[in-house]
Amino acid sequence: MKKIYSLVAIALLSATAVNAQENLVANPGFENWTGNQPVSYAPFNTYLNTNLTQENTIKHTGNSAARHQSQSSTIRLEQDNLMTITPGNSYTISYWYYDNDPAARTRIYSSWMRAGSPFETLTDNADVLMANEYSADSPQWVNKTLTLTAPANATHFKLQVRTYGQDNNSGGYIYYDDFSFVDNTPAGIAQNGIENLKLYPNPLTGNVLNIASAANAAKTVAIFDMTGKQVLNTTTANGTVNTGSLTAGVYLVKVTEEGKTATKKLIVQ
Ligand SMILES: [Ca+2]
Repeated sequence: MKKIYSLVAIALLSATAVNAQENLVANPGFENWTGNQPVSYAPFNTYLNTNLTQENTIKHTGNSAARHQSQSSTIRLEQDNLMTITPGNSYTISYWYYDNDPAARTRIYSSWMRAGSPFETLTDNADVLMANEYSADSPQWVNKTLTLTAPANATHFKLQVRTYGQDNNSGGYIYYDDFSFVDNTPAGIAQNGIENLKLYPNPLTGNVLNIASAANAAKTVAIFDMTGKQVLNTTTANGTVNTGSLTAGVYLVKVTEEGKTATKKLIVQ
């Protein structure tokens, strides 16, 4: 069965202002529970957000962690709502797990998503987000951290971990705590030192990028790819830039006008 993410949830997420450095995960430390269900992690089917218990002894921080019991089938832990992202921004995914049980093991199984009916699971970064690497038994908490750039066609992120039986055993326990998903992009990068600076269309289709500003004076335009390599450097008096040499992707456009400089993100489709 596929999980269908509701349009109401999307609307709520979209209306929520997202500040840089804010943890976007709900109930990230598994502190809030209703019975044996963490708040914001409703059971969806036999495999999703089931087999959970509030754990007060084996925990990473705070008062509790989530204890997830393995069964013969894979079971999954995922918050109810997808997190809204900005393409091209850098995000850090982090969580802690504790596996000291030969009857259970865990791995990350997360993905960038694209809004639609149904939502599309993107394969970008699947080599690390769905890495075929399982936990090893150890009597200590282990941190998993990934820092990734949100792909150009993504709209959301799904943070999911999976608990498996190990070596044909089940009924073991994995403990989870302190989930985190943070936008690393400095707030300043989207800020604008040039009054009313606008890039359009953005996302860009076609080969002409328009750059408008309050002054509408001559501009120097430098465009960088996400590795920081400069891929275009030109000047424009009328506000148009030929972008025919750019391939699809996410870029940063640095505009200088009358001694002021501003950088904006551009998505080329
Ligand atoms: Ca184990």
